[in-house]
Amino acid sequence: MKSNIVFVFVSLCSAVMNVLADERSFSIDYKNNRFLKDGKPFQYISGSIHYSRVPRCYWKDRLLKMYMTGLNAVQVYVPWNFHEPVQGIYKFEGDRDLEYFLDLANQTGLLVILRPGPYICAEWDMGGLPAWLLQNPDIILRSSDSDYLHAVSNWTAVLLTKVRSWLYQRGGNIISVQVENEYGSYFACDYNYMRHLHKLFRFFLGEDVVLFTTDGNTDKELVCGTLEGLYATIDFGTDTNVTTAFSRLRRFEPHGPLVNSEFYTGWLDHWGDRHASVNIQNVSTMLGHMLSMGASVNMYMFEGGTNFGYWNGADDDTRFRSVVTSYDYDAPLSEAGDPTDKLLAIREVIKNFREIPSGPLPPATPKMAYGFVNLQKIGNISGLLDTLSPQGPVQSQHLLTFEEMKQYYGFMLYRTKLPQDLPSATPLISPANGIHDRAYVSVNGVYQGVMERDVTLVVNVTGRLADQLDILVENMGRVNFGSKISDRKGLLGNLILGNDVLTDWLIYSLDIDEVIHSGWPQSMRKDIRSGSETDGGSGPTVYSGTLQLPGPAHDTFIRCHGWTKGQVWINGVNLGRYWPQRGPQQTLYVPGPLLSSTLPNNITLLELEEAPQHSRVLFMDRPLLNTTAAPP
Ligand code: NDJ
Repeated sequence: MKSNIVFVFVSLCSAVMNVLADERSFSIDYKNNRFLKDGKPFQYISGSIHYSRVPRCYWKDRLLKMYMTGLNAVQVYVPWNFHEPVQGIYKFEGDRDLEYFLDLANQTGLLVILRPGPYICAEWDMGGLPAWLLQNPDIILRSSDSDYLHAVSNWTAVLLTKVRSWLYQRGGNIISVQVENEYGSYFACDYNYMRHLHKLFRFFLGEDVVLFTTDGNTDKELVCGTLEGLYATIDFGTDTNVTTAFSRLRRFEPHGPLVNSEFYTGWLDHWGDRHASVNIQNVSTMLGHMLSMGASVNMYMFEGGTNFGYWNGADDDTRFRSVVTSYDYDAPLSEAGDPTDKLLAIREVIKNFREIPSGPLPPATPKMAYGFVNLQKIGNISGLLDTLSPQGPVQSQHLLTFEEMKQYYGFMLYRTKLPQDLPSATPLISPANGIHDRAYVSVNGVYQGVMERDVTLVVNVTGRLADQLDILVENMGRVNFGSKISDRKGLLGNLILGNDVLTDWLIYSLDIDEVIHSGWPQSMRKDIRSGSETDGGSGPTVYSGTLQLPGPAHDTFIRCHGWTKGQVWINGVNLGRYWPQRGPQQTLYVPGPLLSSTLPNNITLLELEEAPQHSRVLFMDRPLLNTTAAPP
């Protein structure tokens, strides 16, 4: 009798499991050119959002707005360097809590198309690859180079083990997973690398998950980027003919659903560019066209967000061009998460293809103009090294890169002595174009000028024998696209002063983020004031002030009008770079939850070149992203 009961129970359980498994499936119906979800035809209307560019407290808000627009999925990159900042040390907490993000998307009713790279491009530092890979001087990234593959395999094991239980088949919301990213546009065209990734992904995720590739709309890209066993998709924007693009895709993937994995709703800005925008009508018309063909579409971006801290990438086609702090992208949800006219137009299109959830679209979050805040000078960087570089300098005959110093982001200071008297202006030259990326030069604390990669490789210097030469070098973000992604930072190659090759360096790693995060300089105000004012208003200098809110904390935008170029922190959080002289971005997004409504809010600026007479910043209630100042 007992064994009968057990038998019935076991049979029941396996029947339930079978039903569950049958219910939860996601696959490609090659015969009918469509996806099947739980055995039924399925078309996705998705939008890209990068959790690494939105503060965690706003994830839910942005996802809800995407859901209420009528999307049924979100497409998400996982930036490797965001999670493994130092080799073997993994971070998945707070703003890096990928599983919490997946869970919120799930609760909101959104499926997920996951893009774990390992390379992601995305205008993100080094396309998401960790800069510590560059400690190997010969590494060939995105290839079957053994050191690279070893690091990739370790990371993939950690990441895919975590996400496996989020696969749709296993009860989660991930319907498909992309392998690499636009691999066809990379010079290496190394099929062994793609085969290695394919095996790894299958090993950790199983045979039944849809794995896919995404490539640009040319034959070369599709030849090098696609691989047997990985479903091929393409990406293109409103400047492309839909029929031509999808016909090309058909030559590489003759059957199955048509997919545009990155339909560009907007575009990115570099410093000095005109602000990019993409016409709303063109976006809606083309979206409607693709959806009516039965294609699945992901809009890149739907919510762009912000390159906080030092996370922006760069391009280096004809010359090095760094991406601005804002990743607003002219996307349907603005950088601050507000619905735009583009969103409303897109929602009208989606209504023709699926039912939009009932209920109102959440409105824009309130924005506040908190007005002017005066800042005081704390001191120039050369005089603050005891605080900013607590571990002290490394002594080296020759120059070392950021990667050799194991400092991957931000600023480093190179110090040596003038080898002779220089009574008249003498050229300091980087003959190998080795300024990666900007170098701010001072002699005995007196600012001499700036050198800039690809642009200004000479600066004139005066001084006396044995005067202290300080060169603060700024990493402006690593190249994220093309063949030059092994973008080492710092001073590369020798510097020549007059006829002398400079040697005997003291190299200071600056831990400025950690120091500011611990409350400096506000916490030490008195000590600093007494001994800091070493020179005039130019050269790399720290300024600080406080903002007391009159009421509740809301989103706001800080404008550093009249300042030249630098970095801003509020309450220890690095908001990113400002560079109003280059533009087009003039304001930085300050998320309300960073601010305290009761305590004074600490504002710290590192101005790298020239501060204005007025020494103040302005908090405004709207962004200004499209003003490129006339060249100086
Ligand atoms: O897949 C890429 C995506 O991550 C495709 N893009 C996107 C542009 O936003 C983004 O990087 C390309 N980037 S092709 C190269 C831009 C060159 C200026």
